[in-house]
Amino acid sequence: MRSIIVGTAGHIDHGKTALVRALTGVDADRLPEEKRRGITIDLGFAELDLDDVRLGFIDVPGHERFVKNMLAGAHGIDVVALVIAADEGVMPQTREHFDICRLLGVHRGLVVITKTDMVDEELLALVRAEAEELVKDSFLEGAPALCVSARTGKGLEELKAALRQVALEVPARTFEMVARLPIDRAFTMRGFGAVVTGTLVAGEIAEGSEMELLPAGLHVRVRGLQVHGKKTERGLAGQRVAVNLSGVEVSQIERGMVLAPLARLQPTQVLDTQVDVLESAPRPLRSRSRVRVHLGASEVLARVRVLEDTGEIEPGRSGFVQLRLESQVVALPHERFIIRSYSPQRTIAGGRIIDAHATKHRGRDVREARARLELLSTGDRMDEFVLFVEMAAERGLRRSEIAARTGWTDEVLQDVTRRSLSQGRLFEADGVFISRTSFERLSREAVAEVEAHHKREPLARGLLRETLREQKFARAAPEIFRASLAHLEKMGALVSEKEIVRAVSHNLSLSAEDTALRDRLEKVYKDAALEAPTFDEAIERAGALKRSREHVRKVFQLLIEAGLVVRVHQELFFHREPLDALIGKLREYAAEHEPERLIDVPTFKEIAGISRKYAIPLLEYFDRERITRRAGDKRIILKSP
Ligand SMILES: Nc1nc2c(ncn2[C@@H]2O[C@H](COP(=O)(O)OP(=O)(O)OP(=O)(O)O)[C@@H](O)[C@H]2O)c(=O)[nH]1
Ligand SMILES: [Mg+2]
Repeated sequence: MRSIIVGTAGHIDHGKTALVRALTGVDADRLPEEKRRGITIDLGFAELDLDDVRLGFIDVPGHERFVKNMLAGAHGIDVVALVIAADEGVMPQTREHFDICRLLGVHRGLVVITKTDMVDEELLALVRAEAEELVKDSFLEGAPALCVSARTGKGLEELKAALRQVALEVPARTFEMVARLPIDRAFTMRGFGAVVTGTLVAGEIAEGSEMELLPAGLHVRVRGLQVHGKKTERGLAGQRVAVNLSGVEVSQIERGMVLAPLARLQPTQVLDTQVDVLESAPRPLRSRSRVRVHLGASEVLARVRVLEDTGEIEPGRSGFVQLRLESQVVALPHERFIIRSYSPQRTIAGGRIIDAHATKHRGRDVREARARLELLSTGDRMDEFVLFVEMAAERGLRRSEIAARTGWTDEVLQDVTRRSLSQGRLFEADGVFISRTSFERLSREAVAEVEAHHKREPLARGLLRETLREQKFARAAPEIFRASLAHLEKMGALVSEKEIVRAVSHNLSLSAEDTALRDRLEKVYKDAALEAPTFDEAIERAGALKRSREHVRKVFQLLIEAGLVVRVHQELFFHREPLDALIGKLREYAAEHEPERLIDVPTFKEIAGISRKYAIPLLEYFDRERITRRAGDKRIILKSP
């Protein structure tokens, strides 16, 4: 059975609630104050089954002061029943509600002229003409207009038939977005706890699922579910649902919050949008003005930043606008919203979100931002995806960020990413997407940086990986850095060796003279064994006093990088071979002193045949290298791993 949401709309006292009651038998005015005052204050709900169609009615208040409540319900409707009382005709909120429906992108509906029992044919004809004039050039032009009386029941059967017909024409909701339930009501049910209601605008909600209430980020579980007052295991997009939640108190829930899958969507505060200003707006929409934004069931204050050169949008015109909200909301591209002036409160514009997680555009960026918004607003999903990734530039976008930014289901996400990747517009690094242009630029810059380093330091093996990351990939995700290095290695541009990155072409082309120097230095340390010379002594022994100390140091560094000489302490170096021999002796000693494997400093000095000056730094080095471990003033010789 199809579920269709029908919203009433129209001026106060025009018979909306009476009409819903005449159709469904339900009095949607449930608050005592509503009964006392005889007006609707907040949203009311009722259902009607018409053969194969289930209509869920949202009855809205007509009072000027309660338009904000009307808006909390109007966002989710499929069909509008624009109610006009025959004795009064079109009135201010008839127009305002109708404007709201147009701005929210409602596509179907009908006109219902009520209280026909109170007027004669002549007046009725006049009101009909007025209604026709009102809906001219809109989605309601040519829609059925029915004359009824809730009092006498006249015309109700025809209205039901027309409603069913219109409902059947409503296109089915798609299931390509994850679940979103903007909450319009929250209450406690004795014995059950918190219950929230709303129109499920996308996806489905299943009993038992873990979800969250945004923007607060409250983790909740779906204990139970009702659709149109009947218990069910799942609610589907387009249905009015009541959800019993555990893990939350009613006092924590506010109208306008959104129930969504756990850790899927992210709240936002800056929206890039396309806005249509009503022809009836009293003045242009200007930058810096403070407005009320009604999105889903929420109302938030916002500052306007018009992204057009004129800095304003005239009544009857449209343009790109950035909305900087004063509090967080859940928002997704393509969602519609309404803008009302701060004071006096009246509907002045409406729009469509283009980028729900926008950044602030400054001065010169505005033109560029506008060009992107133009592309985003006219493109398909793949364009949208690619543009979002391009906008993230070298930072790249994670799969989870794309999910939050689009609201797409996993299936859609997978399909869109697969197709974009196969077109070659993007590059994927371990779940992080980056545009090919950004990726290639980063990679080019990495090569240039490494080559510049080789030029500066011809005797160094290469650039430290971490230095390269800090210099060129500081803003990029770590995955992108890794992917870029891997890519460059595959291309044969760079080689990474442990902590060092070098150009493939960079081999240490030592001059014959330097090669000889390097070999002599190595021999000095090898011959000295554990009687390590100071560096200055080594220079002398290597016969290199004529070379600059700095140069000799660079050549010496090659021995360290090659692991032939080991730095044990600040300026204390040993050749690898005598060190290894000493480690061997220590382990032999340990084997003879099982199970304690203990050695004290004097014994160590004896085995090594060295003075105390070297013994302590050597032991500390062995501690660091996990050859030994300190135990009081002795050492335990550790087993070789
Ligand atoms: N004679 C007559 N009176 C009607 C008819 N429909 C509604 N009324 C009366 O008009 C008054 C207002 O009706 P409601 O249904 O409360 O009007 P509403 O549009 O819901 O008003 P708000 O919700 O406050 O905007 C009530 O006193 C109704 O009894 C009708 O078809 N004929
Ligand atoms: Mg009412």
